[in-house]
Amino acid sequence: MMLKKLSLNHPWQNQWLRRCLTAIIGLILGINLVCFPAIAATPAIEVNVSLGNSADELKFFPNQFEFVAGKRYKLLLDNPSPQKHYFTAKDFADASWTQKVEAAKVEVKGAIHELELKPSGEAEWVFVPMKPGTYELHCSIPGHTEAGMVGEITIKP
Ligand SMILES: [Cu+2]
Repeated sequence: MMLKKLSLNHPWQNQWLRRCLTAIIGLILGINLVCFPAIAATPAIEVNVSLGNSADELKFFPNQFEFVAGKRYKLLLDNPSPQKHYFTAKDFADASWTQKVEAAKVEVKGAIHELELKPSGEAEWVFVPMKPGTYELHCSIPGHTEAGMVGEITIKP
């Protein structure tokens, strides 16, 4: 409507505006395709993991994960144990695209290698696994890896 009104008064301006708008829209669509793949809009597959348990066993529950490259996941982490734990999976994180991490109402964007969860802490990690392979997971609190607080994450092609 705005453009039509303008065109009555200034036909040359309307054409210029149209070209300008087309260019801007094209640019925005182009940037979107490159930076925000369509995958970012699809619903994430939710996966739960507990760091330890109420009996204070030094384990991840579960300790085996299988993801498919290119799908979007939301890993819901919690710590039902009486002590602090880490979800440390550096190589897996490097092989994935992290969309965001949310913990204690704070949203973090960028490279994530490790998540710290205090007792009764919770966090959400939204990511898209990219590079197929098998990656290790451990808790980096001294003694916990040795006690068996380890896991394996597989990215399937
Ligand atoms: Cu631990």
